[in-house]
Amino acid sequence: MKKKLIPALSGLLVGIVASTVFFADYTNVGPKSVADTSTKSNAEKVYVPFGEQDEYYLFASGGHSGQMFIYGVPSMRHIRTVPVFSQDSATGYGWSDHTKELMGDYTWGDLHHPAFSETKGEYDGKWMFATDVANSRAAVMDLETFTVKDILDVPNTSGPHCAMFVTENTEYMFLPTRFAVPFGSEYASLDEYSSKYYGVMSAVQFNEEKEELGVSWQVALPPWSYDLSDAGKGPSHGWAVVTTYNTEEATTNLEINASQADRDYIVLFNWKELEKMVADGQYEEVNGQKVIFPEKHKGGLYLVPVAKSPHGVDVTPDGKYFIASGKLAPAMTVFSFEKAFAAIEAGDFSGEKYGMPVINYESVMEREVNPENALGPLHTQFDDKGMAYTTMFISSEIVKWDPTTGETVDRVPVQYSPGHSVAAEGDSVSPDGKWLISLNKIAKDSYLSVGPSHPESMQLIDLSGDKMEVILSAPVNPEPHYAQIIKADKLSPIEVYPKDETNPDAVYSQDQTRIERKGNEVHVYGIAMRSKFIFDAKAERPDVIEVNEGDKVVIHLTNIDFDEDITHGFAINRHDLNMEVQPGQTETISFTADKAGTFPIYCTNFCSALHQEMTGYLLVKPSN
Ligand code: CUK
Ligand code: CUA
Repeated sequence: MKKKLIPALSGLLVGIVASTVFFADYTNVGPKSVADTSTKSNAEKVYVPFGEQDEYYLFASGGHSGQMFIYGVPSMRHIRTVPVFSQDSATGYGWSDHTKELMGDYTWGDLHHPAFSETKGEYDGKWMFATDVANSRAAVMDLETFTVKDILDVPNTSGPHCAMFVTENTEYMFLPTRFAVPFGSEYASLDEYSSKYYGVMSAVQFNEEKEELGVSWQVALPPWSYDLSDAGKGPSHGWAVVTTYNTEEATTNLEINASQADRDYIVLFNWKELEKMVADGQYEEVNGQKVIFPEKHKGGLYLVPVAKSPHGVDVTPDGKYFIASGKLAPAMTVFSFEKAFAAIEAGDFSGEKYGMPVINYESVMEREVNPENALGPLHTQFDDKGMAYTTMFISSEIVKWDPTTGETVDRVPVQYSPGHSVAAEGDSVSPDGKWLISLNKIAKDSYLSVGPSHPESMQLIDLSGDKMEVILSAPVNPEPHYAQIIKADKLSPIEVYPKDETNPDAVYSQDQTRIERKGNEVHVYGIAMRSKFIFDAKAERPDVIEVNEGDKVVIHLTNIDFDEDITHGFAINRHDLNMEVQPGQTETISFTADKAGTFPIYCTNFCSALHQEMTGYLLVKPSN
């Protein structure tokens, strides 16, 4: 009796508390309307016959899987998983020397917002950026090979959730922090929260030539939580916005304590001015970083009051407005950049916080939009006709509305609880319309059950008619917190890695293969080809590596099959070692042969009819 009562009671209690708080109440999910994909027209819309390809790529963040998921749109076929912050044995990511170095001391990450590089506010199809909330990193992937080129450990920051959102010409990515911490994550009592903790924002730049990310400068913002951001464009070029919550500076039980004040803020900043301040020496150096302290170095930063605990903020494609959504307030608030600039010019402020002027709400607010019974607005996307699409987490729907009038144009239920949505090129200066994908947090009964936990769900919505129409659902691994959809013809991935004769690790012919010993280091320069490994063509057994116990072994392997999709894998039995060499690619893997014995080597990737024969041996001679 007791056993049954307690869960029932605590469940009730949780329910009561939860229904008042964001992200907890799934009982209020909207009506379920099963999309009618059986009609020929809808099925035809998403059907991509064999031999034809999807019109768009979808890049969906993989959240705490640390990966990026690549889908085709409109078919919603999952094409590839690209590892970014987490190890991935399918590709050897995190085992080969250079991918291990990229990952640093971590084996996983929490990948939030993916963002394409932009030129004049258009996706240029060159680079994809993303951040890791868990271990405070930023990454860049190139779109010719769909591989990660650089990962930056961002100092002084703890959880760059706001990012990535790039400026119009990829001048900057701003990485504010979700968790306030003391500089360098040093120890400081939580009693000193307001004086010793900061919400440091980093201005990160990408050096295209060196393929490197780097921090240019930082701003020591107050110890609040920074949530989402977006960059200005057109008339608001040079500016950016960041939502913030917990301006109460609560240090415990944030669920209650960070929801007290009626208003939080959007930080509105002029990055061109901040950049100039740094150039003029208006900063202090902390842990090797140039840091602006708003109380000492005035300028460039303003606060816009916003309904309590905001989440998303999105700049309209014309760059005139920024739209904030409040997870605890049922409204979307449209703010005008023009009005904000005028207020700043006129010094129309209601006060100051931490050295940043607070702009009068009435002076900058354009309209509050509150569609009837729509609850939990989170994020907004745009189409080619200037319409806005906002996800409603609690009422489980997408609301289409006109930001210039506030009028609700259409609503469609989704299954269930959407976080972000993504429209075709929907945050660029020229969205395509056509498609919107709702990134739903809860799948519940959408798919065949796989136990108590289900995948996340992406629902494809056709925007071409007057009414939005949900026409396809696709399961996706946890957890897309935002995605990007790009026209496929903007990308031109390579088919094979080109020969690089300058790479000292690469060998392209059998007679160059060799095993070199330097003291107790053994370097193997080998090739992988259909269907054999050749580590030393001159040896009696070219596919065998023989070393002494305790040797350091470095294996460089080049795939000399310059043939699309002929990938080889490399694994050593009982060694937890694994890598992949794509066509034309050279990769290196290192280890210490600390176990004497006989260990088969094999190719993990089914590459030819004789793939099973693509094997060899690692022989480790005992030291005594
Ligand atoms: S967050 Cu996940 S629903 Cu990381 Cu953009 Cu709003
Ligand atoms: Cu090479 Cu299988």
